[in-house]
Amino acid sequence: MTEIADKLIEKIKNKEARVAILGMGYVGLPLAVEFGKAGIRAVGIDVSPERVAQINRGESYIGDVDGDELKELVDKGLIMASLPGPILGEVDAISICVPTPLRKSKDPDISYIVAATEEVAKNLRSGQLVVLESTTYPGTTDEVILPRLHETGLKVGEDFFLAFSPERVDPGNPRFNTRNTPKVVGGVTPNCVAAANALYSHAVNEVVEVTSTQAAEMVKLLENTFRSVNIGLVNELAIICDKLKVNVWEVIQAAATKPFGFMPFWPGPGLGGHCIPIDPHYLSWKLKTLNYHARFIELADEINSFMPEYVVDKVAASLNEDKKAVNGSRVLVMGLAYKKDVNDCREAPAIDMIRLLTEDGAEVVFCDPFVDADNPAAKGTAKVELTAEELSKADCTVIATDHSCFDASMIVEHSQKVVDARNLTAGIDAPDKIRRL
Ligand code: SAJ
Repeated sequence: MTEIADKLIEKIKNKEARVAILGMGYVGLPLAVEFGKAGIRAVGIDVSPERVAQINRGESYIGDVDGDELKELVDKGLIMASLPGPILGEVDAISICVPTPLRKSKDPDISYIVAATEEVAKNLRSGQLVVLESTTYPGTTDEVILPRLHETGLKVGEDFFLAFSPERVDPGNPRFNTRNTPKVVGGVTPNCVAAANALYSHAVNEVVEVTSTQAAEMVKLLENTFRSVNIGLVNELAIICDKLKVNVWEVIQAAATKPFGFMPFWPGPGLGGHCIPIDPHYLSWKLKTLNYHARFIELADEINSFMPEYVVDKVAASLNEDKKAVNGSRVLVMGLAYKKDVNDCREAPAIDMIRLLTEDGAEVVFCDPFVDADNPAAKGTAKVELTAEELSKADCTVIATDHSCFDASMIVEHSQKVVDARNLTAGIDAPDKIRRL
């Protein structure tokens, strides 16, 4: 262990170290709070002056962060916020928690990582630890961040320390949070992973070391590719069971009674959110650069991306039973959010369904108590309230999100036709009215 590493780890262990967290979103702000609660001074860095001001006023804008708790930590001087700048040279550790979206071409967009790395490099000094948390393709830490930091003349593993640790935040999860979710860390050198382990040991209950940054980057992609592929499997199973006239929900529920070797996933109208539809593409893109075709990932994406169209085809078939065309019919889409009981509409399948129905000439309205009428995801589609009148006015009601507050019996009772993409109406026997996946 070099002397510089020893001193840094000592400073971290005795809580004299200060940590900066770049990116005050659903990952960064909860992480800052965990460090603050552990007595480690945390500086939240964000490019948004509004977010910086809100944090410094002790105001939380993240659902999982309690405002009173944040204010107490700010008042105690354990948490403060700042725009990017020289402060990055004053802290001992920097955790980068910035977005990693896809471009329109479905290629990775690591521009936020590159911009954050630039800010860090401008202020890098001997004795600092830098950790990337943003989900990205294997190799990003070693091939993108490390060369830029080496341009400062400082040497990794001796002067500064570099690691990757995937974020595992599940917004709104009542059971798992930053503190009780094990944290995987992989470093460029043994000193790097030792420093990262010492740091995160203050914020989480369990740190899991792997032998490289690539392994740590791969862990996160496996976790989310696992979900995407298994969701794609059950979505294809729904199509297969439909052709066999078998109830796919009954089949999966029964399979889930197997106490070992099985984990249920459920069919749906497609993949939404900012993780599952995105992360696997980071892996398949990287493999393409190595002339390898990641077939499972791309097949799962093909099936999952087809599901909105599959549901819309069921709407057309349902209207057809009443001798109606999609063109000119009024369709009520229940749920714009990408999954139950959240207000997040990113990549929501309902957006694609609304687009397809509108293109076919339907008059589409939506109902979602979690989503405001002016939410950009609505793209001008009118929001209506969940009333008997609105349900009966629609020629077909589509259940795209199974919010707990949706009353299935009431929806079926007052709807002319129902296409249920979430099995919300399970147990309701109305074969002339309900079509399910
Ligand atoms: N979905 C299905 N069938 C399923 C499960 C999900 O169609 O059986 C759909 C959902 O409706 C949604 C999309 O897939 O549209 C993604 O759902 P998700 O349950 O995977 O939830 P996310 O997007 O919030 O994923 C996050 C991820 N967390 C992180 O990346 C840190 C994921 O790794 C978690 O496993 C997931 O939360 C979780 O378990 O809640």
